[in-house]
Amino acid sequence: NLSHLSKPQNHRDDIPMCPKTSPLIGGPIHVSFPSGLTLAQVQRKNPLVVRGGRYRPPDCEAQHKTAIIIPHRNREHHLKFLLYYLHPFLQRQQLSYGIYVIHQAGSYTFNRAKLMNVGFREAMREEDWDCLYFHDVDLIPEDDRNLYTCDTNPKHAAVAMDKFGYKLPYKMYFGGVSALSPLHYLKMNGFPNNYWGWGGEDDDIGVRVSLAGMYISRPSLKLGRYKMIKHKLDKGNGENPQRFNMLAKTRQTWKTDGMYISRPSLKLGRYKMIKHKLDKGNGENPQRFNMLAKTRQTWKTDGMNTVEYEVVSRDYLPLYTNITVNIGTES
Ligand code: UDH
Ligand code: NGS
Repeated sequence: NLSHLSKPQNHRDDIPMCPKTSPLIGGPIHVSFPSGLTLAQVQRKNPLVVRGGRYRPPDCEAQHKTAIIIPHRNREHHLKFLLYYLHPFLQRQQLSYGIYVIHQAGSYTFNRAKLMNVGFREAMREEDWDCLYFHDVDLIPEDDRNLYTCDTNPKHAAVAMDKFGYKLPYKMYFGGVSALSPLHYLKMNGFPNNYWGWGGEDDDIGVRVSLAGMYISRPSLKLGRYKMIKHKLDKGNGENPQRFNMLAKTRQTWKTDGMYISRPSLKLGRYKMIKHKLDKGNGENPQRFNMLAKTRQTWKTDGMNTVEYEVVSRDYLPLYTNITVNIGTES
């Protein structure tokens, strides 16, 4: 009997399918950011993760194959925490998975959506993934019942982020973390390539979903919870870990007495906050509103069918595949 010769090399005999619901899922996750964490420690905690950040459950055949696509530049500190939480999270869900970091080469304006297009093409080139998670580097899922699998419609997963009070900031919000099958992705011609700098590209993607005749699917607010890793905005102005203890004691510590707070009306006491230029090369995109008004005219001619780039390097690191890419500049 020579039938074994035609089996794919990685076929494992006598391994049952994983159950529909993983027995390893535990629910809410307490997320904190241990100082001094290293990638070597993350690696030691995840001995079954192999080259390129790939994993398969050891005792059963996964029901789902998910690729995680992370757009990146100059956020190594965030990436380390994301990997620290994401690897065990995905393993508890008994997924077969791979993590891809799509690193924008050079220092020209950042382009998050175009990096996602690159990630889609490069990941699908390697493996027949049935679901792709487009994942900001600074968002940590807080409940492992938030399954990293695809739905029948494109999914917006980051519905309850701490920075928005664990609610959707607005109905059409599609930012942070989303999940599409290859069919969804191709049906909407992928993501736009022309949003350079901060803002609007996620809204464009949300509009594309409906222009392509699909709906946005979402987990519940209870499960789709995410904690955003703090951005060390200003050197020397990091979070004060004592602040909660101190606030609890103001009654004992204050001293002065007898004043009230006076306020102008909401009409007059209006302020605009100057945007923080957090990341070099990711300033607000002033074109974004004009561009968003035209998505209906542009989605079919700008996207997966027009993306151009040059892979600079592909590194199969222990915890992820790093693809450094030259995506050019704004024309
Ligand atoms: N990203 C990088 N490097 C950059 C910029 C963005 O890796 O220089 C990636 C990263 O995955 C990030 C995502 O693109 O999570 C989105 O970046 P963003 O800066 O638009 O959004 P983020 O949610 O920052 O990370 C929110 C705080 C900044 C608000 C400033 C404007 N109000
Ligand atoms: C909207 C942006 C989105 C952005 C969202 C949340 O205004 O890209 O705010 O931003 N849309 C436009 O600018 C058109 S956040 O609070 O995370 O900085 O994702």
